[in-house]
Amino acid sequence: MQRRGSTRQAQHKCGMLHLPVEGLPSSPVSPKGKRREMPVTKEQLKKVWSLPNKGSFQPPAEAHHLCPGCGEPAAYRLVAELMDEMNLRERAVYVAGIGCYNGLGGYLNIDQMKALHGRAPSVATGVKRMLPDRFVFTIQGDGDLVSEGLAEALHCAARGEKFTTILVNNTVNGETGGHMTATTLVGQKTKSTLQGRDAAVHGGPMKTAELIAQLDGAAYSARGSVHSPVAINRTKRMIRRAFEAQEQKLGFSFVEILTMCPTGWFMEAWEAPKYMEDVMTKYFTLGEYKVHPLLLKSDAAS
Ligand SMILES: Cc1ncc(C[n+]2csc(CCOP(=O)(O)OP(=O)(O)O)c2C)c(N)n1
Ligand code: SF4
Ligand SMILES: [Mg+2]
Repeated sequence: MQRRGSTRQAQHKCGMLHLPVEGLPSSPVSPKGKRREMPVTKEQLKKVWSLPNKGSFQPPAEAHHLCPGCGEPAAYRLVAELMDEMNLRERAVYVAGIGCYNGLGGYLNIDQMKALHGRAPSVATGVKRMLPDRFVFTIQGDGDLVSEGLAEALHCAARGEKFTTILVNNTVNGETGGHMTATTLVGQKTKSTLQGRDAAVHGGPMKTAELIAQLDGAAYSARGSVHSPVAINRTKRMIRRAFEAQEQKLGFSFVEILTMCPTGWFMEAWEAPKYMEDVMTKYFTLGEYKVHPLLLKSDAAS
């Protein structure tokens, strides 16, 4: 399997070359023109991603094949860890959206199917209604869920469909080259907004966790991130609550996870967590937006 590098010159999984764009910093040369080396070695990545090679999460012995510094594998790993910790694996059905994260499905040792771009919530509705005892969840990107399929997720939340949706929001259509999505920040440079997203032309970014929280059928809605160990632990608690909401048949449950996309953000792998902390989380505030009262009760009892 071919691995990609952190530079725009590297070949992307979808086959396209991420070439330097005029006016944007060209990796691995910093904006000041000073050459830097990647501090994360292949050996270190291998050590992180070859564990735990058991249960629901079975990455290859090599490091995962997405770009170095991508946040999506961390989000996947949290889901997989909870599959094991909550003993859900044998009953789980994962409905995948379309995006870079798609390739990670092969590391999940659970039943799974792929939906058309943006349509995973409708497919998950069908699965859960036909097989109500199965544990059903979708993982979708912002291009998939927010740009193309927002209506699907909102209607599922309004209907109170009893499955869980995980949104991995990196503010770009990563897989198809890093063009703007409905969550791209105002001023953010993407492959289709080289001067930065202009609110007067493109409107502003959509806050999905807040939108879902407004709907009566939603039992749980929250936004986490994977840019630091603290954020990862907090996000894991959010996903656990969302999964509990489904297990208790309380309604639709949703967790938006902010994930780093250094390639789409035109930066090095190690710069992306700081950008997330300094810029992204200032607009996309982390936290819980709706918690069904019965989830609080079960927390108090445990
Ligand atoms: C109906 C449809 N429209 C567009 C595409 C092309 N497409 C495939 S992946 C993708 C981008 C996905 O972006 P996102 O969901 O944010 O995931 P990421 O790659 O960023 O993880 C697009 C536009 C498609 N496959 N199907
Ligand atoms: S989401 Fe971004 S960083 Fe992750 S694999 Fe896709 S292009 Fe690379
Ligand atoms: Mg995306």
